[in-house]
Amino acid sequence: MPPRRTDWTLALCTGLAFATGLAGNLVGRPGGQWVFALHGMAGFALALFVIPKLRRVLPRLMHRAGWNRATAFGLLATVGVLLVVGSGAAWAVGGTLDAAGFNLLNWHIALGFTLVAAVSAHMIARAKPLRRRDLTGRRQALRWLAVAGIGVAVWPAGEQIAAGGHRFTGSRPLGRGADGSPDTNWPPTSWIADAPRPLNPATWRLSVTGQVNTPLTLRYDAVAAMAATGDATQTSTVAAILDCTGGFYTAQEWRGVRVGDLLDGAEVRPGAGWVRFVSVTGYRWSLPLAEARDALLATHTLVHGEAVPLSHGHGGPARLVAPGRRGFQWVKWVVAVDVLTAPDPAQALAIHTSSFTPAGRGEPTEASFFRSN
Ligand SMILES: Nc1nc2c(c(=O)[nH]1)N[C@H]1C(S)=C(S)[C@@H](COP(=O)(O)O)O[C@H]1N2
Ligand SMILES: [Mo]
Repeated sequence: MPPRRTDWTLALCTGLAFATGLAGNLVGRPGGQWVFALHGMAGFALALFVIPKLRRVLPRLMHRAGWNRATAFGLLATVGVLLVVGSGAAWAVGGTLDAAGFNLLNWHIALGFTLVAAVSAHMIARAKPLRRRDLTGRRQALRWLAVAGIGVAVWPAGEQIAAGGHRFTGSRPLGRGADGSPDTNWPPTSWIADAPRPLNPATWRLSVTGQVNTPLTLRYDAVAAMAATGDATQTSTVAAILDCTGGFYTAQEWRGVRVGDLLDGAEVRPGAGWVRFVSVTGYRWSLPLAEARDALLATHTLVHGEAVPLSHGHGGPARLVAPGRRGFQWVKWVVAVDVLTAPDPAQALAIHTSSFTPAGRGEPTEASFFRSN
C-alpha cells in the first residue's frame, strides 16, 4: 500500500471515529444505532490500517539515528490508537475498569480526545498531500477495499459476541434489585459536578415563562396535584430509560406533570417553538415544543407501583424526563420552564459552567428555595 494512502486512510478513520463518537452522545433512540455501528467500524478499520503503518515505520523507530521531533508524535499516535481502539472494544464486549474514578468508557473518551490531538499534531508536522498515483492502481485499490470490507463485515459479528444487557448505546443496566424489580438507589450522576444544596419543596417554586400569555409561578403542591390528576389521555406516568453517556442506563417509571399540561395553563404564544428547562444551578437544555409537550416534569418514581418522591440526588423536587434523549439532557432540580422561539444557543456552554456557579457548588445563597438547614 502506498504510504500516503495508508496515512490518509488512518486520518480518515480517526476523523470518522471521532465524529461518530461525539455524535453518539446525542443518540438515544434505536433509529440512531447506525452512528454507533459506524463508530465501531471506523475503530476496527483504524486498527487494521495501523498494521501497514507499523510495518513501515517500526524499522525506522528502532534506529535512534532516524529519530526527529515528529517521531514522538508518531509514536504517541500509534500507542494512542492501540489504547483507544483497545478500550473501546473492551467496553463493547463487557470489560470493566475503575481507574482514578474513571470507568473504561470514560477512559476511552479521554484517550480518544488525546489521540485526535496527537494525530492532528502529527499531521501538521508530517502530512504529505495525496497524489493521484496514491489512489490509482487497481490491485492496490482492491486491497484497500478488502481491508475496509473486513472492518464492515466483522463489526456486526463482534456486536453479537458483545456482553448481553447493554443497550445499543453501549450503556449497561443499573437500578434494578436482585429480583429485577425497580430500585431507585442507582448512584446519581452529574455532567460535570453540579452539587446544589437540597431544595425545600415548601419554598421551591416552578416558573413557566417566556413566550406565554400567562406566566405561572407554581408551588410544589400545585405541581404534585397536576401530576395526580393526569387522566388516561394525559398520562402522568411514563416508563422511560435514563441513558447516561457515562455508560449506564436505568429503566424507571416516572410520575409527574406532562409538560404539555403545564404549558396549556400558561397559554403558549403562536411563534413559540422551543422549551428550555432550567436548573437551579443554571444547567439547562431545550427541546422542540412538540417533543417538550410530551416530556414529563417528574416529581416521583414508581417502586412496586408506589410513588416515591425523587431524592435530592436524582433532581428532586422536579426533574425533566425526556424519553429518547440522553441522560445529560434530563435536567435535574428544575426551577423554570421557559418557552422560546429558538433553541437556547448557550445551553452547551451552560452545562459545562453550571458546576462552577455558587448554586452549582452548593454554596449558601440568598435563593429562597433552598432548605434552611
Ligand atoms: N442540573 C443538572 N442536571 C443534570 C445533570 C447535572 O449535572 N446538572 N447531569 C445530567 C446527567 S449527565 C445525567 S446522566 C442525569 C443523571 O441523572 P441521575 O443522577 O438521576 O441518574 O442527570 C442529568 N441532569
Ligand atoms: Mo450523564
